[in-house]
Amino acid sequence: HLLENIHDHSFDDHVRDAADHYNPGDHLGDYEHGDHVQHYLEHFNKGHHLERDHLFNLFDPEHRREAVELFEIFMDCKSYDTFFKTAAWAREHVNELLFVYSYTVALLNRDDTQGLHIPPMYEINPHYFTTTDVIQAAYSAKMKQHDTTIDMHFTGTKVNPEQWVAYYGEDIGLNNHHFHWHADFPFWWKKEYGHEKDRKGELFFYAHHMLTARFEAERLSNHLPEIDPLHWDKEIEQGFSPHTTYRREGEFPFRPDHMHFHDLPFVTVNDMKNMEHRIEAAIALGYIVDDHGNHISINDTHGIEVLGEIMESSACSKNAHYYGSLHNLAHVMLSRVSDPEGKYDLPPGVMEHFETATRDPSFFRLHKYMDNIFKSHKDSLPPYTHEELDFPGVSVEQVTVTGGSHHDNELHTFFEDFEFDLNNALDHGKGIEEVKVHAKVKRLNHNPFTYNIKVQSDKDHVGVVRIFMAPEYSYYGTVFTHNQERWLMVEMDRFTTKLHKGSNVITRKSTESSATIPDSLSFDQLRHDVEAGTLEYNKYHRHCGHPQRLLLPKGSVEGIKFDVFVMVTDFEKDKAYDHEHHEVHENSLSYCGTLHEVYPDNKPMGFPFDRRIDDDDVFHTHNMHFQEVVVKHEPDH
Ligand SMILES: [Cu+2]
Repeated sequence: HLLENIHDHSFDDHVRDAADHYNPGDHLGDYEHGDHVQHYLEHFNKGHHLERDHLFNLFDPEHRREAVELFEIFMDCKSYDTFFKTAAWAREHVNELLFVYSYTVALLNRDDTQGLHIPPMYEINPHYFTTTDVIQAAYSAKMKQHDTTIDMHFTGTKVNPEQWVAYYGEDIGLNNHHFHWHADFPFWWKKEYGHEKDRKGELFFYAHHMLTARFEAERLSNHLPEIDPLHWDKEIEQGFSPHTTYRREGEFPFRPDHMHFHDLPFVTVNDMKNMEHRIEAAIALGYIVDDHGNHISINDTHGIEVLGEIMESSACSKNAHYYGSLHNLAHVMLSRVSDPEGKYDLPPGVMEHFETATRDPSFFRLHKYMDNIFKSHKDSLPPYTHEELDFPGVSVEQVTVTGGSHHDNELHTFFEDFEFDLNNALDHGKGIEEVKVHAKVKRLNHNPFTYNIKVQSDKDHVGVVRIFMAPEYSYYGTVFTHNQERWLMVEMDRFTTKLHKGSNVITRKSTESSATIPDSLSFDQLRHDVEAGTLEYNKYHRHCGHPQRLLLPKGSVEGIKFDVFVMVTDFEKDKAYDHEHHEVHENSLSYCGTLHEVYPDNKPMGFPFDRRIDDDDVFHTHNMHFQEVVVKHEPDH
């Protein structure tokens, strides 16, 4: 209820009651750090806080400070009851978007709220997911008091080739995933919050590497060349017109084609280049210099963790004073490029909100730039040896992908219609009747399919099955070498399985993927399921995860050829700590790691494709198999 009608005061009696009669200042003993609460309230009572009905921007240091303080208070609540009352108080008193952010991150991270269902962000704050024309039509429907469903289209026209792949960057589920990734792994996260986020720096690299590789597959599906990385000295070739609007501050800024980066009042283009050079130098030297001048080696498997933290940068970064904050500031540089000095009082661009960032095609260019830096680190490490790759006694004999169409190894994609609720974007008042207003969008989807994997084993083992997929041919029609293809590999699934002595057939459904999650339950479904008592509870339910629908790239009507790669490795060697293989909650392990537990797999993320492949003969071991599949797109019918 706290997340409904966020722009208005709550109509829920529970919430109103708590908000009216509860003041955190009267209950300081109910918080781990009562003095923090007191400090927060003093600040608040002086009016030094972000007012309601304004935009909230996590990249603004003042906004962030306030959001983190509120989050810390939520985490400090000794009981669930205190948490609820504090949240109700905040829901009614602080900026609603700041509240949504702090409250969501607290829900995801408090021990007593694990497994709770959070409605999708596109229903909590529809403005960030919905084009302006649809929002206008929704207001109009509310004024005229009739139920309506409004068609929403991807931005731009066919004259802009980037528009051909807008269905990916503007996919509301993808936007929701990106928001939730950053909510599960906030860059401002501190160890003091009680949970260490295992391999967070590496996951920052990997989750964004996967987004980049996924986008490459969409580009190839639409006969577009690969992503051209941004650079500080080069022009930002493509503009972007977001066609989305803030509630109060007007349209998200438009960026014309061929803009150059500009200095901002608080960071210059030269600062960005310095950060890049210092990081590149660290990679070339194989070590970073920490805050005390000590050398910390990054010349090994764990280097990526240190590098990921530094590049984002996060509260765990070493020597942030020196290495700066390349990724976060790059988002701001791109966001502010249309009004660098603030002359025109333009609000922040889409790049400054995780909900909206992927809408801009330059998001992927920016991340390709980041990804290339990570790649230069990975390429500085030696290729895997035959022994590191092999699983002696185990061989993958055959892989067949079935169920995607009437033919084996042929998969089909299509666009489907999907409706979501715009009610939260609208104004509400006592005595004004509710109307049902929905937006209807197209979403990419595919027929579910099954992997059938034939494995020969010399004895009983537990295996880790790693499945990837990458395009076989480049934009120019040339066949990718394994070394080129590896960086385009998208992780499809990773799971453990028992192998018996002799012949085994492993079957695995695409819907079980450890990379993806199903749709979050909408407000309507949640309300319905709660009333009917059918809401499923799973302590390990995650909100972060690539949408299941987007597991496959679109392909083309004629068909695009991909390699499906399957590798089976030894669980006994791969487990990061002592546990039984079935104890792990895979959910969305691949791109979203684990929320609070130790990451169960000790192999580097992306293994075995994170390292160079210099010699195909060394790379090819019996426990891996490449299978060609064709992805065909069924045009609208
Ligand atoms: Cu991101």
